[in-house]
Amino acid sequence: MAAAATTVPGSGSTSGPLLQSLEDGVLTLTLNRPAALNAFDRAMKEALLRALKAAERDRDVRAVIVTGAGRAFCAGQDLKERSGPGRDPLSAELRLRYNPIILAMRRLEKPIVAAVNGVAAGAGCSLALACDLIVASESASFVQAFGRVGLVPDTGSTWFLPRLVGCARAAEMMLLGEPIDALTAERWGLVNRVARPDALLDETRALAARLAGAAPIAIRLTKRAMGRALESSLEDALEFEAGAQSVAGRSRDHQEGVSAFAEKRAAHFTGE
Ligand code: T3D
Repeated sequence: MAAAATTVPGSGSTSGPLLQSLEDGVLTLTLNRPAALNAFDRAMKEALLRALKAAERDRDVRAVIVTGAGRAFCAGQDLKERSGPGRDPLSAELRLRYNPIILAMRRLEKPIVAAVNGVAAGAGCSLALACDLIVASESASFVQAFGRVGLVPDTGSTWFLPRLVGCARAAEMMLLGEPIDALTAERWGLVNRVARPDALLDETRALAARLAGAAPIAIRLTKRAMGRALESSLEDALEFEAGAQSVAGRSRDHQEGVSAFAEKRAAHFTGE
C-alpha cells in the first residue's frame, strides 16, 4: 500500500477532542483532552462513536489504533462535566453514549489495537479492554476507579475483565480499585505486549500494519467467530467456523494466500 497521511471526513481530525489520521490503512484515533487526562466529555464520546462508524464504512481503513494524548490514556468519565447542569442520568449516559461506543468497537469488522500510554481508569479502562489487542507502555496502569467514586464498573468492564483475567483477579480489580501496572497486566493476560514509553507508538503501529496487511474477510470472520464463541456451545462454535470457512475459502484472498505460499512471496490481500 502506498504511504498516505490523510484525515478522515466527518469530525475535527487534527484538533478537537479526538485526533484522527489514516496512514497505510491504519487509522489512529487519539483521545485529545490531555489537561483532563483525556477524561470523556460528551464531545469526545460523540466524536469517537462517529469515527468508529466512519471507519466501518471506509474501505481504506484496515486497522484502528486507539491511544491518548499526553501522559494518560483515558481517566474515564469527566467527573467535572458530570457534576454540571443539564446532564443525563447515569443510566442514560451509558445507554446513549458509552454502550454504543463499546458495541461499535466489538462489531467493527476490522481489528482495533489500544496503545495504552498511561493511566486507563474507569470507562477509560473499559475502553482499552474493548480493543482486540492491547499494547501497554511500561508507564501504563489499569484502574477500575468506579468504586472510588461510589459507582459500579460499567462500559463493559464486568463483561471483559473476568473473561480476560479470571474471576478472582477481576474481583480484586473491581472491588479494591487498586491500579494494576503494565507488567502485572501482562502477566495476568490483560495486555498483549508491554513497550518502552518512547517505543509504544512505533511498536503498536508495526502491529497494526501487520493486521492492516492481513486478509480482511478472514479478519472480519475471525472477530465474529471469537465474539460468538464466547457465548455459544462447542457445537455452535464448530458450526459457525464451518460456515465462516466456506465464505473465506471462496475469497480471492484465499487463492492469493495459497499462490503466495507456493511462490514463496508475500501475499497481497485486497478484501475480495
Ligand atoms: O456518566 C457517568 O458518570 C457514567 C459513566 C461512568 C464511567 C466512569 O468512568 S466513572 C470513573 C471516573 N473516573 C475516575 O474516577 C478517575 C478519576 N481520576 C483519578 O482517579 C486520577 O486522576 C488518576 C488515577 C486517573 C490519575 O491520577 P494523577 O495523580 O496521575 O493525576 P491527577 O492529578 O489526579 O489528575 C490530573 C488532572 O486531570 C487534574 O486536573 P487539574 O487539577 O490539574 O486541573 C484532574 O482533575 C484531571 N482529571 C483526572 N481524572 C479526571 C479529571 N478531570 C475530570 N474527570 C476525570 N475523570
